[in-house]
Amino acid sequence: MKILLVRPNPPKYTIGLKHIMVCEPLELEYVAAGIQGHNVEILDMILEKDLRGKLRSFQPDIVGTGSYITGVNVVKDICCEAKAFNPKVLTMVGGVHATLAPGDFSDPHIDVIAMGEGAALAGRIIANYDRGQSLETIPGLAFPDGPSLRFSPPGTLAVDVKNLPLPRRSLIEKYKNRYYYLFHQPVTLVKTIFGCPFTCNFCFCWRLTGGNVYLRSAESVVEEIQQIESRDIYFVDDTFFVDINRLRKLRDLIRERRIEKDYLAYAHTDFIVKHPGIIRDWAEIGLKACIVGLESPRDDELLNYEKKATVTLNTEAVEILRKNKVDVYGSFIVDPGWTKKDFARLGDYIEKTGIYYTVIQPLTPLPGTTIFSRFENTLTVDRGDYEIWDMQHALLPTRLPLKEFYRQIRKLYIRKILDIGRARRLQLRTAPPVWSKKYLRLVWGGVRVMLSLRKAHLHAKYLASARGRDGRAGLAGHPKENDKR
Ligand code: B12
Ligand code: SF4
Repeated sequence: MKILLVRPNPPKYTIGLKHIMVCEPLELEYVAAGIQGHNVEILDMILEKDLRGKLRSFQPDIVGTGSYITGVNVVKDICCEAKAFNPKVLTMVGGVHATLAPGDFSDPHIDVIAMGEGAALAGRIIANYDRGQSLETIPGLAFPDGPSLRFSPPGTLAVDVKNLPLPRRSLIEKYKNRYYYLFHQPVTLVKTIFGCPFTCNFCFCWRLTGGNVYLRSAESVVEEIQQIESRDIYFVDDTFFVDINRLRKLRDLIRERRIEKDYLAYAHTDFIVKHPGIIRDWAEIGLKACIVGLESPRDDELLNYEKKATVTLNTEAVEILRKNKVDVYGSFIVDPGWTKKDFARLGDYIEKTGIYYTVIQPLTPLPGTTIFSRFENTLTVDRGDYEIWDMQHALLPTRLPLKEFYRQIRKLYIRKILDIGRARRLQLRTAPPVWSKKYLRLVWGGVRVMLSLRKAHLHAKYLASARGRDGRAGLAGHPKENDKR
């Protein structure tokens, strides 16, 4: 059988990372790895737009796709296109959002929704389909049925890390040099841990594995790294620094095998402060940057988010990283109740800690998080306006007028990131010279984010008017941006 796995393009009004990074579709490489004995191809629609042409030339029997919350309507459009091409094509959807909010994918063009780890589930789906057996006996699936879903027996959110295949990177060979994360290029994504040991209430990552953490063995991780060509490795674990013994073992294996790579990884500040020695060791073997959820310059907010950190702890963690010449990519949450004073306080904190790379995100009650039900009834946007559920748009009533709220975020970005002099002063380890192509690309991406943020207060209105016109704000539903307010 022929299986086409499609990575959707982020939609128009989604703001954020699409302008400053494009990473490989690791999830689809895993799904492909779970499918044995069939002809599988990956189409990355961020880099290639012609889905119809691909359907015509490849003639798939199955089309598999998946997305984060922002891409729900794009996924539906992909499945619609696949069915229009050939109604017999089986359309299969999976991913993190499908796992925790499968109802959002209830669509007549979607045949099956997989909830959980994709390599195992896709393997079973395709095997049954190939043999003409029902899919309804496979645990962990949902089937759109009118406006609701029919479920197969409950599946597991556990990940069988011992039997997890390695991702099939050969399928993205033609794209590999085009993927980048900020200045990291070429860069390869590696997942070594499924789940997160923390339980921050605004985040749904820890719930994806039912609150459990599954760690791949140090040996299997090092074997994977040894097969990777690129120097830069981006560990996409929710938090890479979890188990001190495993980190030591990995460190030793990397040293023994003389592996020379540069690493970028997520870290929680609590671990950094408790284990500065392991950060020093990892900096020695190639750790160049850490993505750290600092969230707030206020203790009461950190407590409120159940972050298990304080401002003092966070500041200490940043200092430890900087001392070891590990760049800090800090993310912050903006509470909708913030005033100009609060934004100024965040600006001071970013300045004081010397952080250059920052993401500033309005508090977003993603479906699947524990805070979702708390805010569900106060949302200022439609639940189906998926593309602006991007953690860049404000979805809750803001104390500042919405336009001003976004202006404050823009101001912070402009002063902290687009100020090239500041970047130079901070002597970043991962930054190339400011006049290099990579740097100019980042600045251009930043400018595009700023332009989107200028109109962000209008995006919900554009989507509402598109919904009025064609019933759904999907790919086809974008109105002209002629609203001058
Ligand atoms: C690394 C990362 C990125 C990378 C890209 C990674 C990539 N592969 O493209 C970058 C930095 C570019 C990025 C961007 C964004 N991200 Co991001 N990202 C992550 C992170 C940390 C890891 C994702 C990853 O690579 N996982 C590795 C793969 C192997 O695991 P997986 O995705 O879970 O896939 C498995 C299963 O879900 C399933 N599966 C997946 N797809 C399919 C398809 C089929 C058919 C089947 C059967 C199964 C299946 O099988 C896979 C293998 O086991 C997650 C956190 C998390 N825990 O998921 C956030 C996360 C996914 N990101 C998030 C968001 C919001 C975004 C952005 C929208 C932010 C923005 N405003 O720009 C963008 C969207 C980019 C896009 N292309 O659309 C949110 C999504 C929330 C939600 N409810 O959907 C998350 C969960 C973070 C969070 N704060 O909550 N991201
Ligand atoms: S925010 Fe980070 S540390 Fe907290 S639960 Fe999510 S992934 Fe884990």
